[in-house]
Order: sequence, then structure tokens, then C-alpha cells
Amino acid sequence: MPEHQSFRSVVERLKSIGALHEVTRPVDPRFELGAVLSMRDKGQAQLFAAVKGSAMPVIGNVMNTRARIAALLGLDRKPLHDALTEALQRPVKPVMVDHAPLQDVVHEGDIDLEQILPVPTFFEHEGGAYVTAGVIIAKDPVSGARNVSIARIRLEGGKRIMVGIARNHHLNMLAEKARSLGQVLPIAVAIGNHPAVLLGSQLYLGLGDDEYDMIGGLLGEPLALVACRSVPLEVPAGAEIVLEGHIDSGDLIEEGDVSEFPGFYVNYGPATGGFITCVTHRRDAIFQTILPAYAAEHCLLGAVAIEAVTFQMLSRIIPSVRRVVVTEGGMGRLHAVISMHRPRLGEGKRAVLLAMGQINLFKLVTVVEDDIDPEDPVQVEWSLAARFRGGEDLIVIPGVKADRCDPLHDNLTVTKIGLVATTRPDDGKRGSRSEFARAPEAVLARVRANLEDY
Ligand SMILES: Cc1cc2nc3c(=O)[nH]c(=O)nc-3n(C[C@H](O)[C@H](O)[C@H](O)COP(=O)(O)O)c2cc1C
Ligand SMILES: [Mn+2]
Repeated sequence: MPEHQSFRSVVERLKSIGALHEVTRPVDPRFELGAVLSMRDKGQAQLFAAVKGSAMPVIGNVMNTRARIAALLGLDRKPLHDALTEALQRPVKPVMVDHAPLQDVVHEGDIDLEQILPVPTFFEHEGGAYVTAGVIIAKDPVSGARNVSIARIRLEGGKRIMVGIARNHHLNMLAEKARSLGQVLPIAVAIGNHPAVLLGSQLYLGLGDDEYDMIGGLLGEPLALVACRSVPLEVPAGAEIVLEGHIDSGDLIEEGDVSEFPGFYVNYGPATGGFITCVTHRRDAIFQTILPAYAAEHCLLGAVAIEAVTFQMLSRIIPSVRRVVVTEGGMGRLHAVISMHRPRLGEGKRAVLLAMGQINLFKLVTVVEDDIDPEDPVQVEWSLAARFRGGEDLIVIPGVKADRCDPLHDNLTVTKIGLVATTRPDDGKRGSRSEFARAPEAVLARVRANLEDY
């Protein structure tokens, strides 16, 4: 396995760029660890060296800013969104390796997950400890097509687990397909993952598309995989810990209150039960966690991946689309900004409708011109003040299918809103509010080149 694909090398990189803070004081995985992560939301990654009740350290807040993600992916100055767009265009198939350190220690038989892993309990009214950074690998029981995604796994005592999977997610479809064949669904859960793996797990691909190929695209080389010991699945060889077992969509467990990215508790009702029958890990494994609810890393992982797949689709259909940004205030899921270059009349509205059609989550989509920075909420608001005419540029569509996570959904429907804040094709004439007031370009160029002298 190339060492740079290992989570270990990611921790080293965090250290070398000054982005790792080591917490040496003993920390309780029950509420206290999550509280520290929450108060250091966008700060350095936090490595908890002394977690009460476990010899295994815990790391969190690893991918909590766009700049951090770019640095960990080794993108010198290439923008993150360009790297993702290229990955989606140039998938690379994974390769198998014979051996990986993640299988150095093996637990089989009578497993007590709580004894092996320092799994945090985050919030007061949640039902227990959750593995939140576990990338779940599963295969279609008929076609064998692979799927790679995250769903939070709650420890239910011993080797028993519960996974709360949204109905429309591929993992759930695979579990239901297995169930219809009278089978359970084998799963492998990789913990301690390279940023490319975590981002890849969040891409909205088609059912049957292998997320590993896009992860290879992001890495610019094949992702190295190792075969699991007890299930016919392959996991990233650079991971720290792997859980092997199965889930059964006919085996229901009431989840009770669980936190969701809007920051609230929700009760989704019954979730999927299962069992972990084998745990393997590196000799000195580090347990990675992602603070759930309205937290920087949780929101950003979805945002960065969703905006990439939206941009890929939109730009193919409407070439004037230059960028899609899924915003932090929109919880990294619900609000998008589409940047366009001089759209033709009505093209902005068409982009809004396409984006909403593609991504169920989007309910407020703002279109701006590419002369402003779509990542900057102040410039987006400036566009609304300067270019948005409420009477003509507003789209309101009540009663559209909503995502289950939307805090305002009514019977799983919601009102979708589009705001088109772009110039008009006939704009550009003086006084038409699209030409910026500035000094002659020759003067600007001279001053820019010699600014230090002033
Ligand atoms: C930290 C984190 C936790 C997540 N937890 C869940 C979860 O518990 N249930 C779920 O359905 N999706 C969860 N997701 C979202 C899915 O991983 C994501 O939508 C993924 O693209 C689904 O992929 P799939 O359709 O291939 O299964 C989580 C995402 C992140 C970043
Ligand atoms: Mn998928």
C-alpha cells in the first residue's frame, strides 16, 4: 500500500502543517469529548491521547474547513472543487494488496465493541454511543456492485449494532434487496480514513456506481484495498480499524431521538439492526470520529461532495454554469449558490430547477454572476441587493418532495425557493447597474504592480 494513502500519514500531515492539537488530559468519551470538539469546531484537529476507559486514542475535527481538506488532499494551489470535478471525470479503479497493518490485531468470537473501541456518546438525549466516521462497504446481493457510504452506527451492547439509514440511500436499498432474497447484508466498516475516502463516501452517484473509482480519481492513483477476513468485501488498506459483520433490514430497532445536521434531534422511528462478528485494527490504532449535528466537519463533508456532483451535471447541460457552492448556513445540505457567466434570459431559473430536481435536499437555490465569489455570503447578499428583482426573479414552488432531514418538512414535502440574482443579457450599458465604477485599467494596473511603494 502506498504509505501516503494511510490515515497515519494524514495525521502526520496534520502535525506538519500545525493543524493538530493533542489533548493529553483524560477525557470522558461520554459527552465531554464531543463538547471539546464542538467548542473547537473549526479549529485544529483534536487528538485525544487519554480517553477514559480505553487505551485507544480518538481524533476528531480533521476535515472541518475547505482549506484543511485541500491541504490534506495535497492540492497545492488547485481549488478543491476543480480536483473533485476532475475526479468525477477521471475515475480510477482500485487495486488489491495482500497485506495491510489494519489486520495486525484481530478480535473474533465473543466481541464486546465497547471494550475494544472508544466510541463517544455525543448528546444528552441520544440513545447511546455512535460510530460516526465509519465508512460502510457493501455489495449488491445480485449484481455484486459495490457501495461505499457513511451511516452512523449505534452500539447496542456486545456485538449488536443499529444503523439508521435514510430510505433513499443506496446502502438501504442493498439491505432491502438482501432481505427480499431472504438474506442479510454483509458489511465492512472502515474507521480512520484518508480524506479522499471520506469525501468519496459522500458523493451522490448512481445506484451501482462504485465510490472507490471516484476516490481513485481524487487520489490520482488506484485506491489500495485489502480483503476482509470474514466477509466478501474489500476495505481501504490505509484505514486504522475495520468492523466486519452484517445488517438485516427486517431486524428493526427503535432509534429514539438522534441528532441531525440541522442541529436538532429527530425521531426517525425504527432503524436497521445487525451484528459485528470480527474487528481488526492496527497495533496502535487511532479511532476517528466526526462530531454529528450542526458541526463544521459533518456539514462540510456533505457540502463539498454534493456541490461537485451538482456542478458536474449542471455544467454539462448549461455551459454558462461555473461553480456550485453548498453553504454553511444551509447546513451543508439545504442551500446552494450557483455561479453563472452571463446567463441567457431564463437560464438562471432553468439552473435552479435542474439543481432542485437532482438534489432532493436543496430548497433554497440562489443564482449569482461569476463576477462575485459564491463562497462569500456577503457577496451573495450583495448580488441580491444589486440584481434580484423580487417580482420577476423569484421562484416559489410549494409542496415539493423534501428530504427527511429538512427541519421544515410537512409530510415530507417542502416549499422550494429559487432566487436569480444575475444581470440581464441587455445589461452592460452604462447606468444599467452591471458596470462597476473604477479608475481606468491602465492606472489600476500601474498601481497594482507598485502597491508596496505607496
Ligand atoms: C458524519 C456523517 C454521518 C452520516 N450519517 C448518516 C446516517 O446516519 N444515515 C444516513 O442515511 N446517512 C448518513 N450520512 C449521509 C450519507 O453518508 C450520504 O448521503 C451518502 O452519500 C449516502 O450514500 P449511498 O446512497 O451510496 O448509500 C452521513 C454523512 C456524514 C458525513
Ligand atoms: Mn452509492
